[in-house]
Amino acid sequence: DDDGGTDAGVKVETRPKTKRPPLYKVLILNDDYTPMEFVVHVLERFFGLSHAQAFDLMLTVHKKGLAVVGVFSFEIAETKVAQVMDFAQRHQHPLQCTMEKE
Ligand code: NFA
Repeated sequence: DDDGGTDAGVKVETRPKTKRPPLYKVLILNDDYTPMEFVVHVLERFFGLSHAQAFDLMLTVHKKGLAVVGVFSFEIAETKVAQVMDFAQRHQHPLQCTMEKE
């Protein structure tokens, strides 16, 4: 950079490096035993979906095997996964919830 000679040729111009935190997809996996209504309830309760949105997304998981149910920061994703896994276990359903980096 030519700033008149004060920087000794070192790169000075910088694009403002506002590095966003990585995002994580939270996924729900299909299984043969968890009742459909339970999955709908989970999606409403922990992911803030309307009943209709939750029902549609549950059906997507049921048909495709899995679906992304939300995208969050690491800490929020981790909390959602823990809440769903705990809720499923307490109700003795094998429902699986996991996360992966986007
Ligand atoms: N496949 C489950 C059933 O037929 C429903 C289900 C949907 C389970 C989505 C897990 C996730 N009862």
